[in-house]
Amino acid sequence: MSPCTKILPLAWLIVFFMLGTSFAEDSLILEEITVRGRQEAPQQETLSIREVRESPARDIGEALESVPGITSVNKGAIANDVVLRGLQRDNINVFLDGVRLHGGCPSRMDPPSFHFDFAEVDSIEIIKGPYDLRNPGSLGGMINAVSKTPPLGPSATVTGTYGSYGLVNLSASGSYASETANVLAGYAYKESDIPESGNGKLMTDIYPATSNNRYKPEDLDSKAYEINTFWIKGGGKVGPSEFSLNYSYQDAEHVLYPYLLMDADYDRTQRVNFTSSTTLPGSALEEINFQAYWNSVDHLMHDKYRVSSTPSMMVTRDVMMETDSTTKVYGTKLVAVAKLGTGQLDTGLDFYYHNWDATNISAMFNMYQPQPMLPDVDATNFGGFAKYTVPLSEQLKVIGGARIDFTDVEANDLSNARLTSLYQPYHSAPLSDSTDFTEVSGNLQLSWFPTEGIELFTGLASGVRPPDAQELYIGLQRPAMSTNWVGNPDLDATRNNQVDLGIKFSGDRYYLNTSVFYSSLDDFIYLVSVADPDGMGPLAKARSYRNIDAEMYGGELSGQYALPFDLYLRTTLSYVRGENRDTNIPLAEIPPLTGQVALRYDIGDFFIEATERFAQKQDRVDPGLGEDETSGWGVTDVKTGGNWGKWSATAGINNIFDKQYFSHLSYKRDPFASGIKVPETGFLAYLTLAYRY
Ligand SMILES: [Cu+2]
Repeated sequence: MSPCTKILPLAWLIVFFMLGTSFAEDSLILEEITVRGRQEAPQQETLSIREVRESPARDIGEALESVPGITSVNKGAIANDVVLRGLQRDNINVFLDGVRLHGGCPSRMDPPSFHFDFAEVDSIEIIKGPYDLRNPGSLGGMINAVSKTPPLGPSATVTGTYGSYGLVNLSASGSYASETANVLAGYAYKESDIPESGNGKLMTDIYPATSNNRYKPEDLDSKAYEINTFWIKGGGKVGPSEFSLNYSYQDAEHVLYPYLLMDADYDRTQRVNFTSSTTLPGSALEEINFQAYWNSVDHLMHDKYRVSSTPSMMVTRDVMMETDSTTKVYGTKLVAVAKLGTGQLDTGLDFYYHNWDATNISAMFNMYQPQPMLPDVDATNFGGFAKYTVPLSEQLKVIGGARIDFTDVEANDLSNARLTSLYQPYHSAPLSDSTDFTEVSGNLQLSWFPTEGIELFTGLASGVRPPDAQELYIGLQRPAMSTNWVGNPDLDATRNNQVDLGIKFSGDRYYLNTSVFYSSLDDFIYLVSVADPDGMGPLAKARSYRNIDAEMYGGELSGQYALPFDLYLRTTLSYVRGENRDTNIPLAEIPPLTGQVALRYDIGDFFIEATERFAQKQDRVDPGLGEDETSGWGVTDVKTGGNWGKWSATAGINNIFDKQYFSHLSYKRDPFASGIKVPETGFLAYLTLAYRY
């Protein structure tokens, strides 16, 4: 290439930038920078709807991976399970509109975030650390997706994404709102074939030819998932009160999980949520909010698509193993907001009930005799909280509060005989089929604004969560020589004593946020390998849970900067280190140092962006659980898009260099997973078209 041909495109590019600059509208990015810089505290994060719209993410769990401090456990093409600062499962709360929802699957095929669609969601707010007092159990933090509110008048949105490996995301929603009433309805459809990883092989094609867990040839390249979601929401205003009622139905079919030993036949989810808010201006009691919700999930998984289900002397049905599970949650919450002195007092009472029931059948054990894997477990929680926010001066704000919870857990379908024969041999204390917990949590937060554009945050918190139904009562006797899965009915609640420190610098065109934390986890509920109690069977060794003392510490760095020439830079960096203090061995499943750097040219109606995502190698692993090291990686994504009136389009390529890489959390130890590492998706091109009226 001659120097002239090199310079010419560059010159055109500069002219193009200058033209762009002169016609530029106010960019959404500047607004985002202002919101993140000025309106969020250092321990808060948000995922903007712009970021969601531009991404080809298959679900909310995947989209959240771009938020500092968040990673995920990936078990297949979809249904990523959110991990916040190294804490996962019931150590964190993931809600839609404050509604508690528990998945049906004992192997977390369907984590809470899997059950609501992007198209329902307007924004996602994240509290890092045990600073959420409004809900029980936010030990490691809280993630709340907020659903859309219909704008005044008629409105409609239709979006469609098509991408590599038959990726399809379609959604349509319409609403109408007047000053006194509103209605909204939507529908979303998602499907995909099995993605290929960077080595050109299907994500399902990861097992050695000798493995019983490998997919049958005819299922190796079947659909990865097919999901239909429908929702409807209506509301109105009567006097000083606002009401809203929401119903949603989701049907997920044929979802493959190469990470696990089984795949989902279906997950069928129903959700109902009612909220009301009454404002009483002029009185000391400013606002009263009430919420009532109900949801249920039916889940069926089996090994029909795996070689393990091949007919044999033992396997006389079309499955070798199958688990049928249901979960149900309902709850209410009443919150009052009042003026008290110079501050604001929030007080509330809440209640929820969670039932979880799973039955497993297995050819290798008792010829398909059903086993109560989750023995119809009821968990009931009553709680109350008070939180006081007071500005001590223009520069200093204090928030303090406490919460008390009473939780009762009962396994209805766990006979004394089964408790004695399957559970007791692995535990020293006498065991019971019911337990309860009374726990107090609280925090004190201090925000200091020494000068315009600088905010310092420090927090001291003690959060708590009781063990869940699975940790207490899961029971699965597996064929001779295999590892049994046995809960620990004697578990104590986990307490997280945490200290946080954050500083945020912000201006009109940038923000930079740094936060660090230290967590002392008392009675942290940890998966352990337990020896065969008598060393001679019929009982085998088991995986169970124990309370251990652990610590975690780390932090995040994030920033967004508006540079000259309509260029924008966004960077994030997250790190967490976990240690088992009982053994001085690293905790399992802790994400390595991860980050992103994105450079974007944006003139409002047109953008182009390149992002580098990276993770360091993770060599801090727990060998006692068979955990392996994972190599570091870096992948590049590019995207471009624009708006034309009511239309918008985004086109992009994720992993443009088709790298073969693994997320450290895409691998878990046997037997809760197959023990094989599942690679991430290779080169993925996509195009999204949207029409908004
Ligand atoms: Cu499942």
